[in-house]
Amino acid sequence: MTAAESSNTVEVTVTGMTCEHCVASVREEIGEIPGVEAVDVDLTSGRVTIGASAPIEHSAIATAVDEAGYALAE
Ligand SMILES: [Cu+2]
Repeated sequence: MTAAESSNTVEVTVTGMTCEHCVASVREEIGEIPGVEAVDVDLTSGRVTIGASAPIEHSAIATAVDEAGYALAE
């Protein structure tokens, strides 16, 4: 299932990712948020599309991104 196919889709922009290792870290941390079904990351733009079975708190996403070592763009 891709993020776009999930019932709740959230898009955020993550700054500081430079390679596929960064992408994997962000994908893993966001994927641990309860309800998240899919995480699509575009390395070039930093755009992260999150698909979930329930609405996801923005603060939960910010915490997950922070734990991965990156930050959300404002
Ligand atoms: Cu990297």
